[in-house]
Amino acid sequence: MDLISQLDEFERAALAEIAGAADSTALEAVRVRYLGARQGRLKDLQGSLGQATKAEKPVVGKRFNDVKNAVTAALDERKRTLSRPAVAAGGLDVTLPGTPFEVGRRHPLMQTIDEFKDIMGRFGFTAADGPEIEDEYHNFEALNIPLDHPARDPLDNFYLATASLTAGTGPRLLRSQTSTVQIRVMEQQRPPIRIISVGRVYRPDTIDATHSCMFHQMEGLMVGETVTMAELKTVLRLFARAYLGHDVHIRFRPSFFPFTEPSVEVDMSWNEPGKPWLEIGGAGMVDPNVLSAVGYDPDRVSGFAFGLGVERFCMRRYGIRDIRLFTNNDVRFLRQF
Ligand code: FA5
Repeated sequence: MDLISQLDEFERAALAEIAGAADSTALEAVRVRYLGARQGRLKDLQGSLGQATKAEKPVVGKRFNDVKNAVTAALDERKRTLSRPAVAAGGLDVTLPGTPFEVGRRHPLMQTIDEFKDIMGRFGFTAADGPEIEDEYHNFEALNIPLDHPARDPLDNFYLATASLTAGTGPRLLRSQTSTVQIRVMEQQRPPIRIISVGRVYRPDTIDATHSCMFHQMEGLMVGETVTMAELKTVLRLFARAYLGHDVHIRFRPSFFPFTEPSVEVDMSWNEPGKPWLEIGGAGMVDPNVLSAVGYDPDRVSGFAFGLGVERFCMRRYGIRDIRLFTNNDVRFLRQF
């Protein structure tokens, strides 16, 4: 057999044995047999190279190097394969790096709501819930908003046209304020009452940087034998201070809500020179008509109620300039909280 044929045969046999080596011990034995420095078959072939004629030498020398490189590479590759844990049936390679997945986080408004509940919980207010689809009685009538009141205008509310929802129970609408929960709680419980209710409300307002047609309010209600407006102011001030971490001042401006008497708009300011007062909600002493509607005796109990805009508070704390950011779902915004 000429030298080239011997090299071809060497390569074929070596590659076959390398592929057939079942573990690293068997592979090492193959390496010693074929490439071993003292007794390897390649060593013998190298010794035979001297027999080549001068003309054959470059061709045979090149083939020798190619074969040596191919067998060495095959050995290395097989070694890597054998050192990996077995590939499970079905072609799953458990050693491949996993697909990283993004860890989500709570929406800033949900975080704010949790914090509101936590702060108010420390003041003894428990959280209550009510439906977002309401009837006219709880959204208006029980809140002393008569049939001819402009707040009931269909253009200022999201009335539902769905027949199945309105059948037998009168028109339904998406609640326009969380004050509905005051009624639902007072229908169920006797005084003393100290609750908050945080949730979504809906109004067909024109959308801009501070107005949305779906936003959140926190309603507060405290009813007892001697509840006063001074306590209302204290609770609001302590709440705002706890949430914003500043010495917050609260200002009441006379206002009107059908379900409170007297009624006020609540403004807030903190120690930041040049910042104007910020309107954060409405409040007042629960109107005697509302207390009577739920079967309380207005001569024996009194109460305060307030309704704050959750987005406005959160925007103030984080310096968010546009309320639409909360619902745009831009992860660059959401990741910051
Ligand atoms: C009310 O909704 C009354 N229910 C509050 C109340 C409760 C008064 C209990 C008395 C007793 P008003 O419409 O002002 O009030 O809304 C309260 C707050 O909700 C506002 O101060 C503001 O912070 C927020 N708000 C109102 N409209 C929007 C809107 N379109 N987008 C975002 N926030 C709003």
